[in-house]
Amino acid sequence: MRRYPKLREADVTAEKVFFSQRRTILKALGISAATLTLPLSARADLASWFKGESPADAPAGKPLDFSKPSQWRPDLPLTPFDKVTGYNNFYEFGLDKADPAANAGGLKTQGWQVRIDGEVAKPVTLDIDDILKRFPLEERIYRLRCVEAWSMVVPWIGFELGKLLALAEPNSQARYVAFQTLDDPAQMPGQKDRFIGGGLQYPYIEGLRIDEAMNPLAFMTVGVYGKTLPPQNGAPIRLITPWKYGFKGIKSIVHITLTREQPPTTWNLSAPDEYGFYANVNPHVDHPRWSQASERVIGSGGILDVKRQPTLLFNGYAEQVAGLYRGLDLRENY
Ligand SMILES: Nc1nc2c(c(=O)[nH]1)N[C@H]1C(S)=C(S)[C@@H](COP(=O)(O)O)O[C@H]1N2
Ligand SMILES: [Mo]
Repeated sequence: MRRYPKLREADVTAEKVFFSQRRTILKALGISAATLTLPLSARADLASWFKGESPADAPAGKPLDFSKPSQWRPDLPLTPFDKVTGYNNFYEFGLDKADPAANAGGLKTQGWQVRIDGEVAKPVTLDIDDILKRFPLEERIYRLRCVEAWSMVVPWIGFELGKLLALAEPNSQARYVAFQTLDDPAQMPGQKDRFIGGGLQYPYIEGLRIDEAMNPLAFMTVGVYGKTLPPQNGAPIRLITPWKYGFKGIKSIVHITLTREQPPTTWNLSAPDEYGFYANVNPHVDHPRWSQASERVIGSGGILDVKRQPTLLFNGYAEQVAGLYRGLDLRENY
């Protein structure tokens, strides 16, 4: 396949260019960065999807009520809001880091439902409004480490995944939890065009072992920076597993199934040698194409603000999760 010129993640100037020029200019023009790097056929498709108009702006987030347990307030500088909500991976809306913010604004989240079924005593379908009322929300400041070797520190708002699963009463056969993103090519252009969506198999799917899912760190996330999630961050509800690479944190979830067998996962299906089922952050196990020993910290911007720091085992959460993997070869089970 022909390669189209595109800034690489590994290029340290990417962020500088991206934030100082690209996003501002493209946003002013009402076009997505992707339209400049895509082949003509895909540009035409994206244009027809937008019907010649610029995509809808994201609705303003609604303020949420939440507690701030001191346990989840590490002394770390937060990644600024504009980076958390402007530098995203959400391939359903394009491959460029600016695409989700530019293209996901119209995602319809009213009347959103999440179905929980499979190996459970009580299959249940919950409305997002019900979820927001049923579970007391808390703010947790978590590190986020993308497999692409960049990192952020994000104040998420949500509740423990284990509490959601408990509602459905998993039975003794439930050994894994499988998650699925919304399947709606009419709303998600990347799902019907491989040039926009990177040729992944859609809908996006992810999975955890049941003991990983029940770990208190596993967080069903409904907000960020005090308000409901913007579409580009996976509105209205997504998973955050901070000890794993970011791609485990599946966005815009509609379906959760408890299973007996290990479920397939999107990135593992796409490139099994590069992305495993576990995807635990590990500085000693490199990606086949780059080192994982250190990471680029997404900071407050600026040309000289290119900070690298060592990557931590389990992204700094070893104390909470290392016990889950006792006796497991982390090099084989990447
Ligand atoms: N459905 C879906 N979920 C997804 C992705 C995606 O492309 N589609 N990207 C993943 C990746 S690679 C990362 S790093 C995180 C990024 O989350 P953020 O944009 O909120 O920082 O979302 C993850 N969840
Ligand atoms: Mo990622």
